[in-house]
Amino acid sequence: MYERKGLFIVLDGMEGSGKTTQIKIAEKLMRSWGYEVVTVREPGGTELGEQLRKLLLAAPLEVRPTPVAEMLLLQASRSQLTDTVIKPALNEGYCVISDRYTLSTYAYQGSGRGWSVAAIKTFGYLVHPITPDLTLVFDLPAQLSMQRVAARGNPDRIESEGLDFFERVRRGYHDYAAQQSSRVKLIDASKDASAVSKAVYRALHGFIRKYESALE
Ligand code: T5A
Repeated sequence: MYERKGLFIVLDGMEGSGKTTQIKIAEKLMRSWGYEVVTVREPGGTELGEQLRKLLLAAPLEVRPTPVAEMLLLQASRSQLTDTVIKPALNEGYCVISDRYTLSTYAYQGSGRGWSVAAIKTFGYLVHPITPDLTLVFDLPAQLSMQRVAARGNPDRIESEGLDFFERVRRGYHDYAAQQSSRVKLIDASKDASAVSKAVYRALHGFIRKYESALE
């Protein structure tokens, strides 16, 4: 049976917005405040999920999924991660920090590719995703996001999309953050890494203070 005891925190946002860099900071902060932490990523985070990730992100034309196949592969990866890692860890009281989760699907497949929210929910119906306690969305202009990815080289299939696509993705993140303002916070990721880390500290610290005082 699933009994949620731990906290579920998600870092989400644009390509190259620094999530991988900042997730390590978030993990250290949570540990310093006495939480035991499990970090995961999407797509991936399990043996099966990592295989699906390769299929999803590989650039060669011969393995390119159709939009429906893309959605199903993402949902399959999420199902495996949610049921075999996230739920058991939350059950045992761990704080789970995930690099991307359902909000990525709303932004990329919803706003980016044009799937409706209803369609995404239908696809995700059997997955039973968990609502995060807090999502930090790393926000930066699509142009800057593309520049960072280009500077790194070897873009994957999704990173190779055009500016229009990433502008729609960014609008999707903004819309969702506005609708869910109590649980979703935007972080300005266009600043340098230390300024972004400070913003992560402020967001997490504020959230933990409220959470712990509600427990007293
Ligand atoms: N996807 C995923 C969907 O389409 N739907 C879904 O439902 C899900 C779950 C995942 C892809 O899958 C898609 C979205 C993605 O396209 P990924 O490789 O995990 O693929 O993609 P990202 O999560 O975007 O990972 P990235 O590595 O591209 O970006 P990060 O993790 O946000 O950024 P990071 O820390 O690796 O930094 C990127 C570069 O920028 C520099 C770093 O040094 C690095 O070179 N950088 C900064 N430069 C200047 N200032 C800063 N503040 C910087 N922070 C980092």
